[in-house]
Amino acid sequence: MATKMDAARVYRMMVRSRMVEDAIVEAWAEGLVPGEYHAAIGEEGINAGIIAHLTEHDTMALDHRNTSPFIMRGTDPKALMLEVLGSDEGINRGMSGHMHIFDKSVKAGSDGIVGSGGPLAVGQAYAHTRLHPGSVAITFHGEATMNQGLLMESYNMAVAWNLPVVFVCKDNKWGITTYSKDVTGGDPVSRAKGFGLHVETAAGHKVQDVYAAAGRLVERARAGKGPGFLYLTCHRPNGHFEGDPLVGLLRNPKKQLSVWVPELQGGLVAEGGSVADKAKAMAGVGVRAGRYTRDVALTLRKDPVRRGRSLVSSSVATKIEEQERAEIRAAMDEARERVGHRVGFGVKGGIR
Ligand SMILES: Cc1ncc(C[n+]2csc(CCOP(=O)(O)OP(=O)(O)O)c2C)c(N)n1
Ligand SMILES: [Mg+2]
Repeated sequence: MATKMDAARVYRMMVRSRMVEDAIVEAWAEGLVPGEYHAAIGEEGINAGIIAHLTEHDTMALDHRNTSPFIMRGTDPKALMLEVLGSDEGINRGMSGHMHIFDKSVKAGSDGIVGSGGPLAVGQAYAHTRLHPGSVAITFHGEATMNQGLLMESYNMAVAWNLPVVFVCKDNKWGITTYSKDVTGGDPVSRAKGFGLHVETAAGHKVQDVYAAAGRLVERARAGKGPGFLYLTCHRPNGHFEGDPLVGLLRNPKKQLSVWVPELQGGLVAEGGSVADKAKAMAGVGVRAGRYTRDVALTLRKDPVRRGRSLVSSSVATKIEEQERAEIRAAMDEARERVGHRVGFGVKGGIR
């Protein structure tokens, strides 16, 4: 039996996730976060709509956009922030970077190797059949990751062994700077069906639709009726990672091109063709990316947190926002303070 979505709980999950990620994005821009940061801003409807179904023994195998699902499942924001800042007081003693966080307390791990969540979740699901029947494993991956062989092997094994796993495909249309349709045969849904996975689809920015679709798949998997594939669209305004040069190109084309042209002249792209041709080609990719990332109206329309606000009364929404803001701000300030002088090995203003 499908359960009714607790809108206030789900809205709180989304707000909390957004606030933690906003704080990390801010720290990254100040040069405090070593390496890249891949935000899941824009994916909150997906994460909350699924995670709201999870119970005690359920597990998650996460990808490089893991902060949001960790936070929604209950990971301590301060411990996570300390980890992202590279502190030895972080959740994995500062050894995991932001992409390889593991939190035993919420039974979830993440990995930056795209597609590797597939075999991890299949293993978790197999363990559930032995240790905790009725539990499910969830794994999240992007649409471009569907071109990774190990993920296809995972779909196959999950169906062949009838395992309680749900594969979640978040389609933002892009794999870094490659438009996924340019490099993908067929489409994700038909491909998943070809493996015999039970498929549900929804618009990822509508958390209530994600919740309903996820509920059907989770319920089937818990009942031993086999694995599922949840296909969800999403819009990520921050692009691939913080400092994404394509987003930069749209926001400040002159500045971005002034970076690219010397790089092109320095031979940082493949041999052949003139610098002008290459710059034009890169700008072309940027323009296409811009249609997707820069359109303010689209960003507002597809913002799951903004939309989710209308699912609760405005007084409830305000209360949730105030409570979360106070807690997250305190956690983030404390994390920064603890790390103190030891931070600063990131690159101020990003890679550019
Ligand atoms: C095996 C492997 N190949 C390449 C990469 C580099 N890489 C990191 S993210 C990414 C694109 C993933 O695109 P998608 O699956 O659509 O996820 P999104 O980043 O859009 O969320 C790639 C190619 C990697 N991390 N692992
Ligand atoms: Mg993608």
